[in-house]
Amino acid sequence: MDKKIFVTQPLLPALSDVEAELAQIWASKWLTNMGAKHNELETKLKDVLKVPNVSLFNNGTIALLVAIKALNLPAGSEVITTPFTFAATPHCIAWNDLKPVFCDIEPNTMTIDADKIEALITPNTSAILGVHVYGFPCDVEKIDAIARKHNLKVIYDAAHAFSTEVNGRSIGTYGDITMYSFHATKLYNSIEGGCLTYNNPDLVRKIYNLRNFGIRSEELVEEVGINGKMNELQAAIGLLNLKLFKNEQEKRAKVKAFYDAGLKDVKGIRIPQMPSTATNSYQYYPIVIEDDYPLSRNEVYEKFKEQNILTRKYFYPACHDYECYKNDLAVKLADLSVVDDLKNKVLCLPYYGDLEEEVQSIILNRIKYGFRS
Ligand code: T4K
Repeated sequence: MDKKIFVTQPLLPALSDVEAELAQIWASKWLTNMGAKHNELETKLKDVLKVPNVSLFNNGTIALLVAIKALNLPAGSEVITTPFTFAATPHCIAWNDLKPVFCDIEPNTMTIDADKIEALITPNTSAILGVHVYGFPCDVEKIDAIARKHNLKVIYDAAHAFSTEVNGRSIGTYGDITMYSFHATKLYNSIEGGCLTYNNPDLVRKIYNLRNFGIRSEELVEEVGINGKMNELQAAIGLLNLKLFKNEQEKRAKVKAFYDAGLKDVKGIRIPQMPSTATNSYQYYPIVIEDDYPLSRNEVYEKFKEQNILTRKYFYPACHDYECYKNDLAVKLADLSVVDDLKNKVLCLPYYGDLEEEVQSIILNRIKYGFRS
């Protein structure tokens, strides 16, 4: 390829629309601190995500950090989570002075294996943090039941699951708090950004405070807060992209249909399946390169790279392999054999609405014919 083909490209509004938004912001001279665009986006997202409460943030990581903080988990307690995720997930646990306990994953959805959670619960366990990885939903019903039985909090990282529904219900209404990321690489973006969604109205004040240095009013500081505020420029991009994300999903659905049809009978290539109860966010297109494919995952990655096609090994290394979690920062209890297998087999293919059909064909045919041509 003459140009680099990336795993994703951001959804971008028309520059003229951005200029119009900027003109309004300039005229208002209000750039951040819960401005008009921020508040409009917060309100609109309640409808789009079908959730009762939304709190916007400057990025998904700070949002997740605050979500964990807001639940007042006992200091030093254990949070059961998946190691098959982006670094931000366990880091937010550790930054809250809690211990990540890595649980194995389910082979199809690659989310935390709910059947393996209970064996990891100890008197020190305070919460479960599931990740809807690639947009595949965790087994939310089972996790809710475990949490109720053991009196645990549940947090979900839905960085990849914008607009996903399970059993006709928004994924952002499961658990105690859900985090969405609006990073440039996400299906829906505000350049950087994110939000928390939650059912409990008592959390509104707490999360508002934690996001804003704990400041309630000019002379009242209620909490040890942080600066998690989304600014007006981010919110303006977020508002414009709200009008565009469904069209982007439709375009990605076509790319998915093309990849699915071409890859379904290729020996050694497995396409993880979305559960029939869930809708697809169309965030990533992961394939599993099994042992009976002629090349390993790493060889496929390298072959593509030689041709300027930059696939990604999300999520290799897995979090339990990180230098910072090999020591006593994380609790090591579980058998992680499924994740240890899949971290060497999953490859995310280039996947975005404007991916040219010609490039899609090249990618597909390279895999189909084992890179022989
Ligand atoms: N939880 C999960 C499960 C997550 O996946 C993430 C973020 C978070 C939490 C934290 O949310 P945030 O705090 O980020 O809101 C990228 C993203 O930076 C990261 O947001 C994302 N997960 C992760 C899965 O992917 P990298 O290291 O792969 O980024 P980078 O710069 O290599 O970008 C990937 C490709 O995207 C590039 O090769 C080209 C394309 N790209 C990227 C950017 C930034 C563009 O075309 N334009 C751009 O502006 O982490």
